[in-house]
Amino acid sequence: MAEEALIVIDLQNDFCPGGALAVAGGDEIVPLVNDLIRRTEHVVLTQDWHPAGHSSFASSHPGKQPFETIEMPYGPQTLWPDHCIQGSLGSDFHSGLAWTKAELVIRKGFRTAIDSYSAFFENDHKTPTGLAGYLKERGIDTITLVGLATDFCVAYSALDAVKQGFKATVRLDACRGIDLNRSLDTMLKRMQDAGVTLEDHSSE
Ligand code: VGL
Ligand code: ZN
Repeated sequence: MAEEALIVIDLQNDFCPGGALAVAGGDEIVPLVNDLIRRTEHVVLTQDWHPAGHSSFASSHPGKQPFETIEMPYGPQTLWPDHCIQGSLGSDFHSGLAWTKAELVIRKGFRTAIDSYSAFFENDHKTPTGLAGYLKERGIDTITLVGLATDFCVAYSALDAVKQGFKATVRLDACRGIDLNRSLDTMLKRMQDAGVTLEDHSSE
């Protein structure tokens, strides 16, 4: 039997207003995400989870500023303010998130030398998180993605999901984006071209 899962991406304090890498309106999606959690049988959360001194932090690269890009052995990497440090308040889920129903929490970005936007693969696009195997073993072939940020962790997760053979829908009304150098348009187009279903129910 084909099963469905809701994947809630990185709905953590550091991505909400007041956090270290705040996404505009990041906290606004919490009530809608909670509705979707209530209505979905299987719920998986991801949690951005970096050690102090992580290589995606601008502070780890002398002379570099947040939002600059550097070349890493696995390709270009955007540099970020320090965020989602393992065990910090910023790494906690938003306090309003109804997270208790989650059957799995996937932590990502815990290797110092490599960042991980996608819930499925780290930024080398080779190192798996184990999520594809977990979902497949449980007979889940259809996923809905929500959370933060639309144009980074949500988008890369959705792209990898279709590559791994899942039917993937992104609920744009339950996401908010960073939009760095027009990344929102770029990633919406990439998702559309890859066969990700983009839905926006905000006028309903
Ligand atoms: C994210 C930048 C760095 C995200 C995580 O959740 O979209 N973005 N780490
Ligand atoms: Zn991160």
